[in-house]
Amino acid sequence: MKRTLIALSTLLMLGATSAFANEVVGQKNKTFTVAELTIKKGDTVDFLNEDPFFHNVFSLSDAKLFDLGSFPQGESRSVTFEEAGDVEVECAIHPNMQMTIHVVE
Ligand SMILES: [Cu+2]
Repeated sequence: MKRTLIALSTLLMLGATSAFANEVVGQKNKTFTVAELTIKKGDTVDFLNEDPFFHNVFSLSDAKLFDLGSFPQGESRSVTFEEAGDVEVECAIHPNMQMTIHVVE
């Protein structure tokens, strides 16, 4: 009986964690490590600064308007995307840094 309960709770935990994905996008050599990323509604993206200087992450897109501020090497900031659509992501410090996140239903 106890074994069954443990198996059941393990299944429930797996179900809870697999409902929404967590992706990591790096910022390295003044570029986002991926130019495009497709995720599902409700997924979270962690932006990780891998450069020895500050980066910023922001978007003015209708599907997700945000500004994560500036943060140094080794730190990350997360965004959860609740609406479907294309989100253009940029860095305010380095205008050439751009990537697109496609949020699908
Ligand atoms: Cu930057």
